Amino acid sequence: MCEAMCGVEIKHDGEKVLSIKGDKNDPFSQGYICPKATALQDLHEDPDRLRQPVERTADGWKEISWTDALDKVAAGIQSVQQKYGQNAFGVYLGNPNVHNMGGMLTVKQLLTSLKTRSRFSATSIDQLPHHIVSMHLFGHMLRIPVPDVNRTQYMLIIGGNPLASNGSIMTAPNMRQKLKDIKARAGKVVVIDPRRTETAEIASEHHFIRPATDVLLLLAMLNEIYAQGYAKVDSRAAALAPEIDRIASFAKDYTAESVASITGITALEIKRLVKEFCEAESSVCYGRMGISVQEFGLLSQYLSMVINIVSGRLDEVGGLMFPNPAVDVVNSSGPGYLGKRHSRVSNLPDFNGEYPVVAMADEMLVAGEGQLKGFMSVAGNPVLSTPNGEKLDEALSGLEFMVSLDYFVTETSRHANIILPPVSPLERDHYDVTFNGFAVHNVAKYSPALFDRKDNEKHDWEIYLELADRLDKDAPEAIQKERAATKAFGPKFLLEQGLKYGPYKEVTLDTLIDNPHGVDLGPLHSMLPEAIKHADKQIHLNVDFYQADLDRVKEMMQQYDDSHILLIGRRHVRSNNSWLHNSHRLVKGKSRCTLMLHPETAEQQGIKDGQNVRVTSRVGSVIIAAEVTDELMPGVVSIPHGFGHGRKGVKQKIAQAHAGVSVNDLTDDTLIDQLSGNAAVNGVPVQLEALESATDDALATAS
Ligand SMILES: Nc1nc2c(c(=O)[nH]1)N[C@H]1C(S)=C(S)[C@@H](COP(=O)(O)OP(=O)(O)OC[C@H]3O[C@@H](n4cnc5c(=O)[nH]c(N)nc54)[C@H](O)[C@@H]3O)O[C@H]1N2
Ligand SMILES: Nc1nc2c(c(=O)[nH]1)N[C@H]1C(S)=C(S)[C@@H](COP(=O)(O)OP(=O)(O)OC[C@H]3O[C@@H](n4cnc5c(=O)[nH]c(N)nc54)[C@H](O)[C@@H]3O)O[C@H]1N2
Ligand SMILES: [Mo]
Repeated sequence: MCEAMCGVEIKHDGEKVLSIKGDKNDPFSQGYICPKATALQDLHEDPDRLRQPVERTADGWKEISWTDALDKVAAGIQSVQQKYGQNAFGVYLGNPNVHNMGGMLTVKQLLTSLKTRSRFSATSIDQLPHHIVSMHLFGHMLRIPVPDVNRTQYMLIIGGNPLASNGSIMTAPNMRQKLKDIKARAGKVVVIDPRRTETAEIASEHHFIRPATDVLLLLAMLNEIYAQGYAKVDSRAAALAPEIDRIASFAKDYTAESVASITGITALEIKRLVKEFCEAESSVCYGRMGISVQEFGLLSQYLSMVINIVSGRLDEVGGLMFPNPAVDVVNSSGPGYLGKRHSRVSNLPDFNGEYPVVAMADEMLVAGEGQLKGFMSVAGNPVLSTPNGEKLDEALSGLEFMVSLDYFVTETSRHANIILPPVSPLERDHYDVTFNGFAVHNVAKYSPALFDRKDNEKHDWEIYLELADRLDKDAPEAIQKERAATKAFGPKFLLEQGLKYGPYKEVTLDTLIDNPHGVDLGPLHSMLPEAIKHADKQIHLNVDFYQADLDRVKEMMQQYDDSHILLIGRRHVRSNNSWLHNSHRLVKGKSRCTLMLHPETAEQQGIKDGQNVRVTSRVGSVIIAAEVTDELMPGVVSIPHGFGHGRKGVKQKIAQAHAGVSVNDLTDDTLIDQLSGNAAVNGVPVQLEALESATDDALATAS
């Protein structure tokens, strides 16, 4: 369920889980786990978890048989498509899909059988900029280099909080230890974040930054690298980039002095950051959610990559390096493309056949040819996870037919006509097809299911294939054959193929079965130029494309109004997006769904600690208890996402008792990174209003 891929050791007596601990013999995680691992038991045993398909009726949810459910779902999809056209049925893939081996290996079959272009996923409220940068520069959207944290001497973290998130696009268990190790070997960890996070607390240095102004900091840093004479345009990676000479002038208008007042970081500090970054024996610039999911997400990720390249840090030990996973999905998937089509209503570019999630509600609400009338949500909860969730909530309620693949009746799946629940995570085999590709050390590990699935249960992949059978009876022979073989042998068979075509001949499924703790494949190593998928084996900097976005930056700088209070998000180590709040041990204690704000800001607004505050944005408002803390930069407020379980019809008792409010009832579906179509949930302008009574925050509800 998490990117860090920690090995777990589960003691059990029959189907009773006795304990869940970190696997000390796992060569990668070496015994480390976080609280989320123990939630595996809670999830498995949760009485609210659906074990059988349910259908929404006038008298509430009714259990139905799998055959009935799958027949009805196929009929519902076909009916919408016959009446309104194939693209009138939409599909959204949520985050847990990428953590699910069977799902990952077979989702292509489901998508092919749905025959719709109306596809969406959590990618466009997350890591989309990483994919686009890698597609442009290295020729494949999944060829993403990661920080060599185990060996770096200087790690610059911009908008990431690995101590809460356990690392992202950087699969690295126990980041606390890894960051401490950097400091212990006389290295440095520097965090740039509008909040003094758990990560910032243990870093060598932390700088507040005004939300969504990172692009200015990064431009100034790039400028300074040249101004101070640190650019290494003849380094190995830079020498592979024919356009590298154009980078010298890319940021020439952005001096450290010119960006200081807007970003909140002084020119002197920016210059020192650059000097120390470039003079360190090794260093890496790493930017994550904080810079991806804001108005300049793509340009910011591009600049972060370019900084690593011109400072000679790409593909070098202790810098930004390419993993070499045993199953390399880069070899079995297309490189990606941007903007082949545009969304009907908001005219936003698709990426790799998916439209941005911010376009989804409009596609359902705005009448006309191509309007979505039916919808499938697969392992997702977009009502809580995407901007302007309230609008999507309304849009879903107007559909003709909807189906959810989910464990629970959630804020999203409550709108479905039928919910198809897969097996629990303890009942399926696992090999991490996705996150081994982002691991900071090369490893491979296969974990067979702990418990057999029951006769009346189905895996996600079984649901996909059975739907595909019903929807796509006339599929081409090759597809039918793969479907039949997968059904007969399970997704393990596809994993075996993946290993066979991977880079390690010695790593077969049998090797992995013989080594249940995992196989150590060694530290990251130099991969250039082979890692590049462009036919010419060169790095394509695509300068024109990115330079054009500087007009938008200029405009932002000219119009910058620092009087706005800006909203950002936050994660907590005991949450996982919207879906671990039904585990008592993960939600117990003080409510975490609070509005954090600095004492100065609180005073200006007349807000006291614990007091209820109405927070209002362009799209909506919520009432939430204030948590006054100097962790936040003045003028910035923070609310975690994934809460808001108080909506009518949700069936997760513990989560409902810790409902909180949804920050995505405030985030704005028109606030986006225009270059990529990615959502911008960080840096949302809001107004605050202190409410009279300081009521118990459990009472706080979306207004
Ligand atoms: N404001 C704000 N919004 C955000 C973010 C933020 O930082 N701030 N973060 C964004 C990010 S990074 C992401 S990835 C998205 C996540 O957005 P989503 O993927 O839409 O939401 P999740 O909360 O992960 O919901 C996952 C759902 O899948 C179900 N589920 C879990 N495992 C499985 C499984 O194996 N099979 C099936 N079929 N179902 C399963 C769960 O019960 C849950 O209902 O949220 C985004 N939204
Ligand atoms: N426990 C737990 N672990 C998780 C998840 C979870 O929900 N809970 N979600 C998983 C998922 S789906 C993902 S994608 C990863 C995300 O992994 P991370 O990116 O590490 O997660 P965040 O905690 O969202 O970190 C983003 C940081 O950016 C900061 N920030 C906000 N706005 C700005 C800005 O404008 N500029 C800068 N510089 N910083 C800013 C925030 O204060 C925050 O500290 O975590 C994964 N791991
Ligand atoms: Mo994510």
